[in-house]
This record gives sequence, structure tokens and C-alpha cells, in this order.
Amino acid sequence: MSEFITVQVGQCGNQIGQAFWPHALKEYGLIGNCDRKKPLPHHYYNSFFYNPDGLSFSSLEEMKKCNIKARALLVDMEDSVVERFQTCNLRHLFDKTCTLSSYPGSGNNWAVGHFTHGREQREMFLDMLQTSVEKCDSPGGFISTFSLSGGTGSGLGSAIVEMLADEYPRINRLVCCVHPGESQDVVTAPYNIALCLSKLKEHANVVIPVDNKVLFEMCSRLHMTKDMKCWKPYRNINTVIVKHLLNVTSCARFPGSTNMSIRDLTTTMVPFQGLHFLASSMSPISLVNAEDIPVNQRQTNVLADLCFKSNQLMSVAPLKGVVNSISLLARGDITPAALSTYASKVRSKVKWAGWSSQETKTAYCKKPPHDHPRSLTCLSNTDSMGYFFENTLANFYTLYRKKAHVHHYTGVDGFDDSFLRCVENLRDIIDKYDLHQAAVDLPRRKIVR
Ligand SMILES: Nc1nc2c(ncn2[C@@H]2O[C@H](COP(=O)(O)OP(=O)(O)OP(=O)(O)O)[C@@H](O)[C@H]2O)c(=O)[nH]1
Ligand SMILES: [Mg+2]
Repeated sequence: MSEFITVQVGQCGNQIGQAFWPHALKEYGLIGNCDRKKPLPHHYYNSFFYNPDGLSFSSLEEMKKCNIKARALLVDMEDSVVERFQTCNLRHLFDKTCTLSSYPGSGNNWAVGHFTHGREQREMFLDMLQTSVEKCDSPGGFISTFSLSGGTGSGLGSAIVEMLADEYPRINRLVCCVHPGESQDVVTAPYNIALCLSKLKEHANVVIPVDNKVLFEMCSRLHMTKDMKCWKPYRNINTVIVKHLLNVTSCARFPGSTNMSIRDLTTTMVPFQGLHFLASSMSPISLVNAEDIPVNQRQTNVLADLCFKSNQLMSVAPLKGVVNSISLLARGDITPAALSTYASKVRSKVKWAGWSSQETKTAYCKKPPHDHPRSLTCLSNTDSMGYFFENTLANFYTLYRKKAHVHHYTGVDGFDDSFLRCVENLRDIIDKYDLHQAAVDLPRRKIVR
């Protein structure tokens, strides 16, 4: 099984990381209710953990003795969030030499994160990156997490994705980035989001944006039946994001009838260079273990639930647009026959781009999530995503037309014509989506000619 290196950038990226590692450990049966009958074969752990001496372990305590480390790079230009990794109960998993922090952050400014910190931190980041890659036998991907609206996440995060592309072009770069949704809590967010997405268009292989507002509403809905005192928005939102990331990588980490590496995913899902922004949904979405949910409230039909708006991680309606490609990733006790029937149903329901092979790609691994007997994740490349970019550009222009806050960006060394390039890139994405939408009714051969 191939290895993944996670790159957590900024407050949001690192807080997602804080949720990621406990869930990953639970998935491998190393913490929580480990009712595994027999231990997992050793090489499965290698996807996320480096085992320097190849020793056997079956608990967190033993991991500590064996000096096992998470394949994680922790980066923030404020020190408080990454410092928590050195004091939490999983601290022995995080190598201090894989942490890069500074003070006092990027002040919600993409340009400061991208150029000022990007330049200052470059050498140190590349050193820790090289060390981490050298600890992999068969690196399968970089998984980066950060917010699109914070200065460090959007700015340094996108600079890091560019460094990954320059230094290791053959290792795929999957980015899960957090959009603030309509409730933009950072004044300069419209600039940061546009500038970051433009860089991700150039340097990432697959981008899965998720929307805080959508996730917030999703978690509020789920929480209605629970004790309101436990309501911790980011914690719950991050749990959903983490479960999604674990599902997306599951078919590359565990055996099953059809594996799917990040490279396979990229090849299948990205028919045109630059159009690699995927809409995602998953089922079940729950914040509690299956056994803690009353039987009559359990989401048992994950196949049917998947298309519901309430299961989307972004406010795009993928199945309403023209679809370029779709992948379904199944885990646990879903039978291949049920999956294939569902895939055919999806295939017949969507409006395919005229040139596409109209195939719904499926992948399956038998290891279920740690808290449910099965799960299904849907990734789609659809022109509905074009509206997301149109909104991004419209929000950008609301500020830019008045040249509001512009001086904070243009005054940063290296920024030059970044606004211009960003607008060009976003327009290019929108134009490409329009082009493929126009192609919907054309038979395939006409396009080929
Ligand atoms: N889902 C989620 N969103 C978060 C979290 N923390 C912050 N955000 C969102 O991220 C955006 C702000 O980005 P931050 O990650 O705090 O900023 P940063 O990358 O540290 O950048 P600077 O602080 O400006 O240097 C806001 O839209 C927040 O709503 C989190 O733990 N989870
Ligand atoms: Mg910060």
C-alpha cells in the first residue's frame, strides 16, 4: 500500500489535523473500542505512519515504544495551534522536526502568506519535506488541508502546493480546502479565496473544496437530537471533513475488489487540465458511532442517501449540471452487486458531457469506517462547480472594483500582477466549464473531429 504525507497549514488545516489523527488511529483499531478480532497486517499502517525499525505494535502505548511517527507536516505562522500537537496525548506521534511555525501569522493576507512566509520558510519546509518523502517506499500522495480565507492557509498553503509540484511532480497533490461559505468571517476573504484557487488551478492535481456554512448546517441538523451543551461547531465540522478524507483514501489504503489510488482518481476524474475541482458527498454522515444511534434512526441505506442535498459537502448540485466524470468509493458491507446497480442508476440519472464515456467509476474496500458498517462517497467533476467560480469572481470584484484593501496586497514584495493572473485563471476555469456545458448535446465523434 502506498504512503500519504499530510500537510496541515494554518489554524484551520491544523485543527482538521487534530481531528484527523485520532480518527485515523481508530480506523486502524489502535485507539477506541478496538473489537478487532485479529490485528491488521502491518503494512496497512504504513500509509499514514512511519515505522523506523519495522517493529510490531497493536496499541498506542506500543507505538510510542516503537517510535512510530505520523507522516504529517505541521505548518502555521502562528505557534499556538501547532504547539497543541506537542502537548496532546498523541504527542509522541508528531516529530518536532516536522513542525514549522512562526509568529504572529499572516494577518488574513494571502500575499503575506504566499510571498513573505513562502520565501522565508521555503528552505526549512523543503528540508522537512525531503526527510518525510525519503521515509516512504512508494509515496502515493500529499494530502494538504487549509482554509481558503485565512492568510497562512490560503497564501502559504498554495505556496506549499507549488513547492510540492516543483520538487515532486510525480507525487499527486490532493488538496482539501475549506471555504467559509456565505458567512465570510474574514474581510479580505474574497481576495484570499480567489488568489488561492488560482494557484491551486496551476499546481494541484485534485482539489476537494468543502463549505463551512454547508457543514455547519449539516452538523446543526444532526445535533438537534443531541445535547446542545456538546455543540462545538468546528470540532463537528472537522470530524465530517476528516471522515470524508479517510473515505477518499480508503480504497488506496485497504484491500478490496477494486482499489483506487490518488493517481487513479486523478486520471479518472480530471479529463481536462485545470478542471480538477471536485464536488463531494458521503453517506452516512453522523457524528456518533453506529451502535449509539437508536436502530430506527440509523442511516442504513447509504446508497440512497448519497444524492441528497443534505449529504453534499459543498453548496453545488452536481447531478443538476453537466457531468464530466463520477467516482463512487464504497467501504464495508456493501455488496459489489448493490454497488454496481447503484452506479448504473447514477449513470442513467445524470446529464453527461457529450464527449464523455458516461462511465461511473467504482472502487471498493472491505474495511469499513471505524464507526459504521459501511459508507459510500461520491466525487463528481461537474460544471455546477462553474457557479462556485463565478461567485468567487463576483465576490472578488465587489472589493476590487473599489480597490478596497488592495494596498495590503500590492505592497508585498513579489505580489506584482497576481490579481491579474488570478482573474485570468478563474475566467479560464469558468470558460472551460461553459465550453463543456455547450458540448452536452453533441455526439462524441463530432467533438473528436
Ligand atoms: N472547518 C474549519 N474551519 C476553520 C477552522 N478554523 C478556522 N476556520 C475557518 O478558516 C478561516 C480562517 O482561516 P485560519 O485557518 O484561521 O487562518 P490561517 O490560515 O491561520 O491564517 P492567518 O491566521 O491569517 O495567518 C475562517 O473562515 C474560519 O471560519 C477549523 O478548525 N475548521
Ligand atoms: Mg492563523
